[in-house]
Amino acid sequence: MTKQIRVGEVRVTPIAFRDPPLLNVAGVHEPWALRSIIEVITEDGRVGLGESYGDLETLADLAACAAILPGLDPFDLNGLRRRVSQTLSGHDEDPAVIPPSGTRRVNVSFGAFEVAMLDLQAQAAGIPLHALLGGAVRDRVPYSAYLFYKFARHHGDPGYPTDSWGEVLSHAQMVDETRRMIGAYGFGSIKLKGGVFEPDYEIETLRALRTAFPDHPLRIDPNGGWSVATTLRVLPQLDGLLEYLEDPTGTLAEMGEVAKHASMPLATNMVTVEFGHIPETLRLNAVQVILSDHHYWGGLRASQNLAALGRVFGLGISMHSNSHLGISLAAMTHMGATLPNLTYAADTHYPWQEDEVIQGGKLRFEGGCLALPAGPGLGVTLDRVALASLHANYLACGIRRRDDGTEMRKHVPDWQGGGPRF
Ligand code: GKR
Ligand code: MG
Repeated sequence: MTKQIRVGEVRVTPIAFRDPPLLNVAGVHEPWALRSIIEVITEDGRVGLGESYGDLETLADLAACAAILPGLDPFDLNGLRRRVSQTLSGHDEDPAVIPPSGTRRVNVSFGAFEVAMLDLQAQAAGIPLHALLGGAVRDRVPYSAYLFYKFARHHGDPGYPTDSWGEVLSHAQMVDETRRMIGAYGFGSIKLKGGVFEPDYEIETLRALRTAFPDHPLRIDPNGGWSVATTLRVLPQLDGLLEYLEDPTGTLAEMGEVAKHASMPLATNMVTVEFGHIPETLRLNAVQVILSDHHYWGGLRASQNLAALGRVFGLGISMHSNSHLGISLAAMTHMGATLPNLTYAADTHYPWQEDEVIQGGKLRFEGGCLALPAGPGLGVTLDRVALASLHANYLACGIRRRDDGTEMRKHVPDWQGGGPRF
């Protein structure tokens, strides 16, 4: 007879870590990126880990859910879903509502705790997380070089040394950035974060990258910063250049319009972000690749379900990323290893992060891939000194919600965001 395990205590610790001045359609990254570190501790002292967003709204949701988790069996994921749903929306989810809608808040909090519960389950079984998730179909998960235009330094003194990447605004500087990132980590494909400059300029950057890296598949992601008219105008210039075009426009209907004319697949982490969006996505044939993200799709098993749907409906699958640390990367890697149809190298911001919250420091890419963390469970352990120091950063930095636009106006006072910028 196995001993019943129960959740005893749940801790959610907001942290802030150093982030370089990376540019995107919404402005520029602030000096500190926010995150939350989740610890689900069983009555017998085992610790399951999770990592999620660190904005005030998510922290409030996580705190509300944390309060009602003690007593739960870490194997009872349906019980977790019920408790999270009741806490955040006041009722159970109704399976008769088809397609499901408006589940993002529930998905985010559920996903954060689900990873920690799965970590506990796998630890209890003495197996790595990927084994619990059905077994690895690959022993290394491929990631892509995620390139950003960037300023040399933050506005004002962030209280830590300037990053070593320097300014990256010209095509030549971007080629140098790429050479350094690929040289250090061996990535086999390239994603350019767009939506910063006029599309024609960013396409020239892509051409420079194509010349410098003739064998690396290329992607560009303007985060919905292009209008349909602009996208249709520049599409011919992108013919034969891209493995996929990510979120050129900002709505499902617009992506459907662009898809009618695009020779390359369209990808998204912006317009198809819940299971309830899939019927309309298919009806419009709006995207051909979905970038899954366990932080908002509702955890690792939901991401596997998404990949299974991708297989049924012929959608490519990859992974989306925000600024994150090693607990998220470990979870992405365990899950990614179990997907037979991880059709593209996954995104990760990880190379841009210097801080870490796990023991042993940064996880290491080799040949553009991350080897599966050794188990049991997630295979990573909290560095409590680092956690305390990153929490102290959070308390001191004053940032409580990401606001790239306000940060950008410190550099360029008349900078305008909003709408499709181009
Ligand atoms: O961190 O600047 C950024 C990215 O633009 C991020 O916010 C996006 O969510 O990486 C993401 C994406 O692929 O859209
Ligand atoms: Mg994207």
